[in-house]
Amino acid sequence: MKNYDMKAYQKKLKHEMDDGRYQHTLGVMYTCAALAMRYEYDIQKAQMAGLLHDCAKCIPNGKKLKLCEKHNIQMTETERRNPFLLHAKLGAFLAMDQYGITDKEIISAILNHTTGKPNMSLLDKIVYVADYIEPKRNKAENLPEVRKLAFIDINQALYRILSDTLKYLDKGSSEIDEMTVKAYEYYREKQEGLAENAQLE
Ligand code: DGI
Ligand code: FE
Ligand code: FE
Repeated sequence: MKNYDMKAYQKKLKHEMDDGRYQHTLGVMYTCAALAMRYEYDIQKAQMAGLLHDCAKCIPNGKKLKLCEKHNIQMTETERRNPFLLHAKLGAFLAMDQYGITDKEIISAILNHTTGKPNMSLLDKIVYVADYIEPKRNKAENLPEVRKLAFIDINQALYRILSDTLKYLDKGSSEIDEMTVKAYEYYREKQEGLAENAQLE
C-alpha cells in the first residue's frame, strides 16, 4: 500500500473548496477511518477515499459539463440535466489526473459515492455511508439510528440510506438517476432475502 502525504492532499483540497465543504470532507475522512477500523479495511486507503470523494464538488456546474466533454467522460441524460451528479464521475477522473491516485478501489469509491450501485465493494460502502453520517450532517431525520447501524451492520445501513434517499427524492421534484434505483433494488432484494432466511432458521 502506497504511503500518501495526507497533509499535502488536504492543503490542495482546502484551496478547491469552500469552508463548509472542506469541513464535511474532513468529517467524511475521519468517519471512513472509523468504519475501516470496524470492518477491518486499510485505514489509510479509506481516509484517502473520504478525503477526495467530493474533490469536484465545488466546480461550477457549467464547468463540470465542459470538463466531462473535454475528457470524454460519458454522461447520461439525467446527469446532463442535473450536472451536480457529475461531481462523482468528474471527481474520480480528477483523483487520477490531478491527485495522482492509481488505486482502483479508491477511484471506484469516489465514482459511486453519490448514487451507489449494485454489488458495491467494502470501500464503496464505507465512503457512501460515511458521506451520509459524518458529524457535520444534520438534515436527515434518521441520522441517530443510521449512525448506530453503520457500526453494527454496514449492509443494513447502506440499504436504509438508499431507501431513505429515494423516499426523500420522490417527495421533492428531483429527477432520479437510473443508478440510484438499480442500487436500491439490488440491496432491497439482498436485505429482504437475508431477513427471510433468518425467519426460516
Ligand atoms: O456531495 P454531497 O452533498 O456530500 O453528497 P452526495 O454526493 O451523496 O450527494 C448528495 C445528494 O445527492 C443528496 O441530496 C441525494 C442526492 N442524490 C442521490 N441520488 C440522486 C440524487 N439526486 C438526484 N437528483 N438524483 C439521484 O438519483
Ligand atoms: Fe458528493
Ligand atoms: Fe460528500
